[in-house]
Amino acid sequence: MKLIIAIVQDEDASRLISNLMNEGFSVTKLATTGGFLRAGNTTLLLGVEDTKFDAAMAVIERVCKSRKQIATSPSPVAGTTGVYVPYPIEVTVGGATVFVLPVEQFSKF
Ligand code: 2BA
Repeated sequence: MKLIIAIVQDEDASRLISNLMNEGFSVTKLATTGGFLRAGNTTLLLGVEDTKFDAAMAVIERVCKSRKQIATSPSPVAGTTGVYVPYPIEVTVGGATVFVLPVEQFSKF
């Protein structure tokens, strides 16, 4: 068994959960925040049997789209004023950032 930790954009989360559940996967949804953009994203936890691992990854890849987002970043140059001026930068986020861990034990009590 493997544990898939998938960080996805909020826009994709609902459709991804529906698709995964339709294919028989159990999913736990966590509301999370990206450290760089300081914006909400969604982290999904899926415990999957090894035989169904490829199918789960295929659903994630199919549903999650990458998007461009504008973020404001503080200027590294404070100048003589000592004031940091925010400036917009464009970043490409997602589709999904996925970590895969081996599961040593899985129990339900
Ligand atoms: P954020 O940390 O809010 O990052 C959003 C997007 O900003 C990233 O998209 C990336 O394109 C960009 N970015 C992040 N750090 C950057 C930096 N130091 N300089 C320039 N651009 C930067 P993704 O790579 O698709 O990541 C989406 C979200 O997945 C991240 O949101 C974070 O919540 C999570 N994530 C990504 N890599 C991770 C990792 N190695 N460990 C833990 N969480 C990760």
